[in-house]
Amino acid sequence: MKKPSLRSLLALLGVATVTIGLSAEASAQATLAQIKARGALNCQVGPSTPGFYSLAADGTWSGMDVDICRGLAAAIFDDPKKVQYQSVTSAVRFTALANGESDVLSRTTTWTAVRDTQLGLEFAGVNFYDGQGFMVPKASNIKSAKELNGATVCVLTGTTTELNLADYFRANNMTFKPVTNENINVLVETYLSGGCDAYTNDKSSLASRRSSLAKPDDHMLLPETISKEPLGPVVRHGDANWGDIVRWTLFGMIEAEELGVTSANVAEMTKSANPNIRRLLGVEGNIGEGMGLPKDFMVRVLRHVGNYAESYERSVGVKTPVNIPRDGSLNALWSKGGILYPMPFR
Ligand SMILES: N[C@@H](CCC(=O)N[C@@H](CS)C(=O)NCC(=O)O)C(=O)O
Repeated sequence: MKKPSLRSLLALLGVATVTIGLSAEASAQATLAQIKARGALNCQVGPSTPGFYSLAADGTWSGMDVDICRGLAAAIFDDPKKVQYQSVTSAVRFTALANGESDVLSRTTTWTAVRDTQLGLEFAGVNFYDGQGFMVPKASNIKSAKELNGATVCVLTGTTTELNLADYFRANNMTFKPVTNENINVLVETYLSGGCDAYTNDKSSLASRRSSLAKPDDHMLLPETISKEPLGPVVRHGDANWGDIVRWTLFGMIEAEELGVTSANVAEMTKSANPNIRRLLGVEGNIGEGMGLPKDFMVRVLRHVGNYAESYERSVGVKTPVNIPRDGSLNALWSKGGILYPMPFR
């Protein structure tokens, strides 16, 4: 993962680098302009993870992470469909973003120090607070991760999952044998055919996968959560304006929930006297314009995509097959016992 620093590269390359540096900077500054010229946002998701990003037979993508792509397209084009989706494996996701194939990556990706500081990338926020767990066949009678000493564990390569797994077993003086693959579908098939004793991933991903198995009730999640996995959208370094747009679209969806603004009442809410609502919807102030968006960019986002709660409930909420309860979880609003705390729109 380590790469030479920009400084050392510049020193090596001498004079020529000044031009390279400037042109890289200039093109980096233009993400929003490039998206507008292209007529669509390039949004990176992954192989289907129902509730977060999944592709229906009619070719449409849906899920919480997809809603960030749709929200950005709504903010920019007033049309949530103006997105070209790219689906690559977890192992190559950062390269596909860094080399410019994607404008934003929105796919259950954990914000870590190394990723944020050593890959030329920037996390724009957190849209789902998660943690790593284990799924086992019920018939195995395993009730706790502490009973996994000596087990074979299926794990996806190029993930934080792989690193946490090793840490957890070492910390608990246990051994394990990893069964790795870069392809999540192959890995789950390996697990289902008995190729490993347990399958590990983020708990949201386990819930998502379990819900789409032929016999979900034959499998269970163990109670332990072995890591912190704050998941959120990522952009490239070098274009702070684009990073701001992603960050404030996400904050805006959470803020709208806090203020009671929904896809159904957003038009009515533009007449509200509440100054917070007026600023969020661009009736007062110039937050959208300051980022190169229309004043009412959040009206567009909310009308087409809805607020955070609407996105959560239709994607992974208790009425969906993924069924991840929000009440009492980290993903509740800060005012309801969770840690979702959007920065103020002012
Ligand atoms: N949050 C972890 C795990 C991410 C992860 O592996 N996500 C899964 C689904 S939740 C995925 O993208 N799978 C698709 C694939 O790479 O094949 C990370 O950022 O490393």
